[in-house]
Amino acid sequence: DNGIARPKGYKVSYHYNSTVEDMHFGRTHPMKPWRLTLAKHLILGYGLQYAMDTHEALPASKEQVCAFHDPDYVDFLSEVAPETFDRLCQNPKFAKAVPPPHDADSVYLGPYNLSTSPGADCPVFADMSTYLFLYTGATLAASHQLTTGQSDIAVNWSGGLHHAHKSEASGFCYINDIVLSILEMLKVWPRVLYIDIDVHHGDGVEEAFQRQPRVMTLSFHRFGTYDDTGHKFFPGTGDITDIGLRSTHGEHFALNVPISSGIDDRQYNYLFTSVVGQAVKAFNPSAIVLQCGADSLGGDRLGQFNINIKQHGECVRFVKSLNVPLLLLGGGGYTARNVARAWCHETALATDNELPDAIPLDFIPRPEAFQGRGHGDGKLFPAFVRSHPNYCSNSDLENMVKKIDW
Ligand code: ZLS
Ligand code: CA
Ligand code: ZN
Repeated sequence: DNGIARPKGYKVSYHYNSTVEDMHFGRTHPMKPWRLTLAKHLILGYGLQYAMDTHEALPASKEQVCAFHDPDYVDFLSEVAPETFDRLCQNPKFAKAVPPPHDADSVYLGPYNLSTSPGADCPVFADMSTYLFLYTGATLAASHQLTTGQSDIAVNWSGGLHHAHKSEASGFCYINDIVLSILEMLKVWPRVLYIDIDVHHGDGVEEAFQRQPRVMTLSFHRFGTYDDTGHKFFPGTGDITDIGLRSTHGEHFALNVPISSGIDDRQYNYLFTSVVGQAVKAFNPSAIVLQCGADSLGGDRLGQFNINIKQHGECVRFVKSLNVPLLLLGGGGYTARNVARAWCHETALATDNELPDAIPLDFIPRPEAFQGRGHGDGKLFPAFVRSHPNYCSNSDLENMVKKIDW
């Protein structure tokens, strides 16, 4: 007996497809889909599969993806592969997606911000179409479970790709599964709240809904410039003054919490509970989508926060306690073993289980991934070794909370 039980009085569904885990963006690319395999190993090792219904996802259809994305872009995504990219670029239908010739690092970009160069944020890689339509299919299946009342919480750690635009890939994201899921929810619910704890601004989701009052988007993110280079932290949007569009009744239905590097657990918890608390009180959402990007954890390869796994999880616990239908999605997360830990812990929280700190190393296929100094000593909640200098002052944070008041 592993002590894992089903939650009392509500249902959790878990949506996945193992094919997604085997995809490669490229050797040097920070996005590693195999972090999902590590997460799965922990989840199965602890026995959380007994606490929820597991669903293998089918790919989304082109038609489903067109509910938000431009049909030509969707055609391109469904046909693109490293071998077909150059031929597709010659097609006049796609040539209208005139690209800027190069990105900030002078990498050649094709239509829709896609590139076959391994130095690009959104590379074209083998079996990419399969990958895109599968993570989207998993998010749509998860939202279907919620909208039909079959689940109270639905989870897809392979989704949460918040930067994708209507007809452009951006920041490792190609299809915006989040926007598609919210559009489905709007068919049955009057108001949907979107919360984004990825270290990057949820720009694609905000942009999609900034013109209307039925979706409130709320992102917490690193904002500002790097000291050394003066470059903006990606994507550079999401200042506190960015609150949605007034002309079309969207004003005050976008919220942004821009944060300096090094924020700690206590400070993040203060920001999260105050701002989400206020937002929920003012907006009274019928359902919530929580993007749980794990690049906000300390020690992340791209992130610059000092949040521990427990605090990341507290955000999930807080949102869950609001007792409205909840979609939990993944997102960023570039130190794979910690992404796996966070999403395993959050799967446990979703199902009302408390996991022991000692990882059941005898029950997982690659125990070495979580063992040894620097790899977390076999613990689920290791203290982070490296930390960023904290540039967040308590008074700055208090002022920010006051400004975000209605
Ligand atoms: O939110 O900062 C940028 C844009 C650039 C710098 C990087 N080059 C490649 C393109 C131009 C200004 N992009 C960010 C995107 C971050 C996306 C986060 C996604 C999410 O977590 C949701 C899933 C960025 N940061 C770091 C990199 N790109 C990056 C680092 C290392 C590499 C390798 C592969 C590719 C080129 C070398 C790359 C990108
Ligand atoms: Ca965010
Ligand atoms: Zn991110």
